[in-house]
Amino acid sequence: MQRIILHMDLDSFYASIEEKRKPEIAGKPVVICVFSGRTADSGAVATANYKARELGIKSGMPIMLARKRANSETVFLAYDIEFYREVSDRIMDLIETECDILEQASIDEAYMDVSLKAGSFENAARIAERIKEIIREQEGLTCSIGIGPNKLIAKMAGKMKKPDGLTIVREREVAAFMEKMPIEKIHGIGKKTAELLNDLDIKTADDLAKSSLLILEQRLGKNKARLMQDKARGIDDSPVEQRVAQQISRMKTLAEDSDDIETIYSTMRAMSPDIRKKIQKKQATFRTVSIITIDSKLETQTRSETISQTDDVELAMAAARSLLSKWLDENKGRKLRRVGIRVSNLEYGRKQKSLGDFL
Ligand code: DGT
Ligand code: CA
Repeated sequence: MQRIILHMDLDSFYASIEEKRKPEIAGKPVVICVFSGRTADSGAVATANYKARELGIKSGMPIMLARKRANSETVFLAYDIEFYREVSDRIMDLIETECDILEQASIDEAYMDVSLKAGSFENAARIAERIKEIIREQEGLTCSIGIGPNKLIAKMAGKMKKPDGLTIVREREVAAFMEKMPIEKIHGIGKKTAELLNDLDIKTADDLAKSSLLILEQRLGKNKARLMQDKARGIDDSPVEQRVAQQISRMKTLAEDSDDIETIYSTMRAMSPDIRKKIQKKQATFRTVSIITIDSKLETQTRSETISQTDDVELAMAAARSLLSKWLDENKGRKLRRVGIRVSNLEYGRKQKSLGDFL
């Protein structure tokens, strides 16, 4: 059976989420910053939307430099990782049902094996269109998708057209697709290896594919030499592997900002059936319970407590309530806008007795 793999990568992920939740900034250059807090502008850029990229602002750049390149319209925002994780979780849940196996590769990208479900590249393209539509309709975000006979080609195909792209590379097109590819653009060839290969006058995938294995082995070691040459030929047998979730979480905005424990706790409670459902579906147990608090000034804090491994959401709720009570005691005068609950340190397939078993 031919393998058909999709790679999905959300476009300017953090920035697009912020544009979606703050409609007033749509259309402007947006820069998402991780402020280190030392001085007002110290820290780095996490990502920038495409408008800001046109100004030369990009991931990893010092905020100070981004400010220099910005125009008067540019919006700088502090990053809100809890919120981005929540959106990411929802999207992964949405697209999981569209494929045979989903492997989440980072917060905003996933490999999907659709060999069985699609059966042909034409059908895979239809699945890709549907995935784009679902993400657009449900979350208001765009993504770019690559389709190929393996993970390597799918990932590289997805990079060809961004944002909102769809690129298909069939088995018979792999050789032409790879031929002129500069080696630094081959996924999995790092900067150092690329420099080393450049020293050997190897500039393109084709150069690498045709170069002497013996010489490559001398410079890179046996295993790596072979692996690099496989990549240059577009060969990749690695399977799409379902990764089990490390955590389950839910967030909710309060009807109005509040510092009243009963009001806040009832909002937390409203999330418990959802968490219970996910735990049951995954047959997981957890050991750590966290609450995420976002106050009216949008400051986020996370507090955690470790309990014994369980699948009982009532125990999580009890821990969450005591964490919340402590937060309120220590933050008098501050009100909460959003709250979240998270269970983590998950284990699978080793079901522990729940509280109910003892009653
Ligand atoms: P894209 O995929 O080119 O349209 O743009 P992004 O922003 O989605 O970039 P990507 O896919 O490389 O990374 C996904 C998210 O990861 C991105 O929205 C922000 C975060 N990220 C990427 N690079 C950095 C970095 O250097 N520092 C930090 N803190 N976060 C980063
Ligand atoms: Ca991305």
